Amino acid sequence: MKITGIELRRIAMPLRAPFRTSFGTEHDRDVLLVRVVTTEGDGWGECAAMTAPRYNHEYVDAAQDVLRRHLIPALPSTVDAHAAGRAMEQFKGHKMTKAALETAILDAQLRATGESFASYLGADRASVPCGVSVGIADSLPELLDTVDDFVQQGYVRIKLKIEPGWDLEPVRAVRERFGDQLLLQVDANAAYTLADARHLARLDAFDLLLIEQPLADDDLVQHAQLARRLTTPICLDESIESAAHAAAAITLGACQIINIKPGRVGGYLEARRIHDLCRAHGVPVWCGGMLETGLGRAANIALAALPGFTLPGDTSASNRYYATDITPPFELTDGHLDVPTAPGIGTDPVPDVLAEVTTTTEWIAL
Ligand code: SMG
Ligand code: MG
Repeated sequence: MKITGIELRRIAMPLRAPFRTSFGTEHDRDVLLVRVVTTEGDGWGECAAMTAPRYNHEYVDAAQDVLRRHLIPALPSTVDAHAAGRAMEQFKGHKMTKAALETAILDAQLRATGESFASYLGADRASVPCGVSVGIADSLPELLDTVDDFVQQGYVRIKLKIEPGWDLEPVRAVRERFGDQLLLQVDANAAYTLADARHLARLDAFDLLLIEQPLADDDLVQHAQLARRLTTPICLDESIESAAHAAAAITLGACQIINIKPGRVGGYLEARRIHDLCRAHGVPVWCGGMLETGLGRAANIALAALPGFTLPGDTSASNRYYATDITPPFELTDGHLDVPTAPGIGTDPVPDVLAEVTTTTEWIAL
């Protein structure tokens, strides 16, 4: 497959409601889309990087810059997803950006051969159970209303964003209102330190599925120490950027569960390696989210259908974040989303909607 050119397209997607985490509040999603144009047809990839480097070090302007200056010029003239991954290895970091380019190439390649992401990755289910991530609210009544709405919509698992000062009380309030049967977990986005261990242990009373990324990204050893002081399982998100990190975390006892985000780990091929590694070690995984549009969501749903994804993911419906998605919307049925079966990622942008939200396009001829 020969790439003739690559389009870097920025779109501005207003969120239906602000989304607050321990590191900031998102109002809009500034998304970089990569469209590779090949001799065999086009392919799409969505970059998970956000506007500012708060979730991790990547941010969307830097993503576009490194694609233009380094990653795209390094591609071999004949390319598939594996070859693209190897060509980009010489550059450090920028995993979300590499993932976007590799995904676009994989999409083009699979569309050309007629195979879906789900089939290529090894999915064994036709639909996946969906959870939803609930931001930090201004008050407990507001939080309970939001959770109630999501439960009514059918979400099978609720994740509460927490931070110091918004942890025990929201968890207690949600447990009291919705009962012990509700699958409930929390995500701190690295907002605590090991000095908070005694406080975090008070969450053990609420029978949570897991606590996600309580400590800093590079605190694997401290996560292992914290794990010995909690009965709530620790799940790592930001800390895991590769299969090697996953192996280290498992060996150290830094986590019992891993959140796999294809962007964070450099693409779907590495995501599958982490899945395989975790499965061999009996470590459950689930698919995280980065407020993707339908393009990123489609591929994530395919990944979430692999056999080791035994916990519901942050693979919510399109309307969780967007009034109008750039693809036909993903809609919940009984708390599940259908895994796309068409070739490649299995969906396409709606041209009019895409045109309307586009802020810039850059064409790089190869
Ligand atoms: O796509 O539903 C989604 C977002 C889920 O909470 C979510 N993502 O740390 O897991 C996480 C966060 C990262 C993005 S927060 C702006
Ligand atoms: Mg997280």
